[in-house]
Amino acid sequence: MATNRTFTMIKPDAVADGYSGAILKMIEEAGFRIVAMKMVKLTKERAGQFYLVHKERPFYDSLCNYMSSGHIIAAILEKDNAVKDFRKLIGATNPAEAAEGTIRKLYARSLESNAVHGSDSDENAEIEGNFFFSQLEKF
Ligand code: FUP
Repeated sequence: MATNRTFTMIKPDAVADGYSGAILKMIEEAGFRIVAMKMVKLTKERAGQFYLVHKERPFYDSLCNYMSSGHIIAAILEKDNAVKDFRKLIGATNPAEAAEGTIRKLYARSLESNAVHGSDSDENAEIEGNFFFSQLEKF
């Protein structure tokens, strides 16, 4: 069954570059309700667990170093059609290919440092949200 929630992270590059507020504003103005949010710094091991699906990929080690290089903001977002609509709002993984006006086009530095994460399915949205938040932290 489709859910109406997705999971996002504002990644270390966007937090360090001072874009957190602008990105959260875009998210809210696009109709997403923030139902849980926290700022955290991942260890490399924890980042590795989050991206375990990419373990065999050549970029995995570098991605884990990057994702543990600074603070991130993790959040659960609610909206009808949340997963698909959020992927549209953030744009393509590679900011060079992202559509005009998308978060990655506006704020990402590079393919690796691409400003934000957005879940790619309802199932992963649930898994990823639970990676960062307990039931009590969500409303
Ligand atoms: P996305 O679903 O858009 O987050 O993209 P992926 O799950 O395919 O990749 C996860 C993260 O790995 C991306 F956000 C950036 C990084 N990545 C690279 O660094 N190099 C690549 O070639 C592909 C992805």
